[in-house]
Amino acid sequence: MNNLRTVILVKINHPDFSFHPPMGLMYIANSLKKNKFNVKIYHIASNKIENYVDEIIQMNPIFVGFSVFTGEAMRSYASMSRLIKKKSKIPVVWGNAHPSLMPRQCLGEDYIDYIVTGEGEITAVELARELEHGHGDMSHILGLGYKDLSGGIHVNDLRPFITNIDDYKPEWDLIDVEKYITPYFYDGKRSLPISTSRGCPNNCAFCYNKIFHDRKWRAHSAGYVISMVEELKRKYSIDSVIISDDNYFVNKKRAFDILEGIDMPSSCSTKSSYFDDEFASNLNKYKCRSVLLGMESGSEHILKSIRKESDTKDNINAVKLLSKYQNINVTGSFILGFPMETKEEGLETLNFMISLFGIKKQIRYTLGMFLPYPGSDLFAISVEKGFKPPVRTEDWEDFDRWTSKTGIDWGINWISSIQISRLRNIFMIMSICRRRNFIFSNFLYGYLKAKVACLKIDGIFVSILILLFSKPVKYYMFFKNAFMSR
Ligand code: B12
Ligand code: SF4
Repeated sequence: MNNLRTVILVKINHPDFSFHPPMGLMYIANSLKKNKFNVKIYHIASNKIENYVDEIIQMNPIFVGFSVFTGEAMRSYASMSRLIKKKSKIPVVWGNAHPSLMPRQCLGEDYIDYIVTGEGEITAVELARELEHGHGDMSHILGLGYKDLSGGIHVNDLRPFITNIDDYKPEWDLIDVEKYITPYFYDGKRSLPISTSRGCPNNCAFCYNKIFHDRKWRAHSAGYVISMVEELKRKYSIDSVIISDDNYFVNKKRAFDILEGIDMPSSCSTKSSYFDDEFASNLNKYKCRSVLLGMESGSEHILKSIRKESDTKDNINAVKLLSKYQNINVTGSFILGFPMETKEEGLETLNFMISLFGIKKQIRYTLGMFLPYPGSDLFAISVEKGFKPPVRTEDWEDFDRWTSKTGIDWGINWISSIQISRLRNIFMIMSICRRRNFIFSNFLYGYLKAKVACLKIDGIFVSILILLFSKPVKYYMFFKNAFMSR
């Protein structure tokens, strides 16, 4: 260690959610290191935060930076920040989507000193410099929010996007990479997530992208990604990648050049409207083994209302084209509970999902409850319809589509969050049964159709299914294994 002081960066996850590298922090670490700061990244399970507070304080870092999404683990972020503030004078900084979208509410908390909006590479360096050598004038740092001496809250203008994201490279060496390697495909045993682009040009009314990335898609060059993957192959013996971009195929040529160049199985998300014979056949040719399609709804009216660019015909077409390739796993992502959704439209979605089983027998689903994320267009509509956003930052923790702790209070009375989670479980079990050709799947298929028709999803029956098909306590692991092994 040189005599420079350190910046500590922290990601907290639910213990079962910790398989994805803290990518945002790895990029910021790269920028700080290039500017001659020492950096240490902690990726902590939410039930272990107390083990690390004293260790972090002893290092007397310039600041402790937390990477916070809206939702899971927010109470742990708040607790850890409080403990640091209680035991030291070390500045606490929150960055990532939640503080970017709720800067003033975050700064209203006594345990947050600074927030960073948008991309953090440059802002983190300027903040570290100012805290280390400056006179405490934070007003010139774009993308920063802070409190003045009298407690007044200031949120500076947004920082323009980085012109060339190839200038930064995630610091893999600062994390224990082995911890994040997962078996993902039948022919991929050591897979790592990678990020090749940022943002999305689309305008979906429920998504944070429009406000966070201003619909500006920025991408690493194909050469950059290929050489990064080569390095990961060399250093960590990976044999497949999970591309975690929001919209990987905005530039199809770049996307396929990367897949060709890395020459290993991959998983990615894409849009149904991109599909034609050539697109599907290229996915197969370049070893894409898993495709996530953001289908969202089976109702044309809902798809138009949320400004989804793909319609149900595109979705059917994509699944049909992909059904030609047994090697490619297809997952359709759906949402129920939009503030303008009627029961009939919700049923259209469920029936649409059931009908896709008829096109690709082994299709998988993620079925999530709509959540009015701050900054999205549907947030304002949900508030008009009765949604009461949490007034304390930490209470956004309940805002989690998988645990269903959030009630649906934006004018939807035809379905509850519990019913949605039961439906999700049945669809998941249904997919497994069909993939494994269990005779039971025909019975389940009939059950699902009948239950969807009257929306009476029997909790006891679903619990028995889960008991039969999983370890109930390790529910998420069940999900992970079921979807990631063949
Ligand atoms: C991979 C992923 C996951 C993974 C891994 C999460 C993890 N441990 O990192 C899994 C599957 C576990 C996951 C889960 C969830 N996710 Co997620 N996830 C993503 C995804 C697809 C990629 C994240 C990523 O690697 N980005 C690439 C890096 C480079 O960008 P970045 O993270 O934005 O970081 C930059 C800035 O934000 C900033 N920054 C980030 N952290 C910090 C910290 C400091 C101190 C500073 C200064 C700056 C800073 O600088 C970074 C570099 O420029 C994003 C969408 C996306 N493309 O970002 C959604 C996304 C972040 N997830 C989202 C959500 C909601 C969730 C869940 C809460 C869902 C739920 N349960 O309801 C859960 C809970 C996550 C949790 N608390 O850990 C939302 C967040 C929206 C919001 N308003 O907060 C996103 C944006 C998806 C979306 N389109 O809605 N997720
Ligand atoms: S296509 Fe996906 S990432 Fe892009 S705006 Fe829509 S939901 Fe968000």
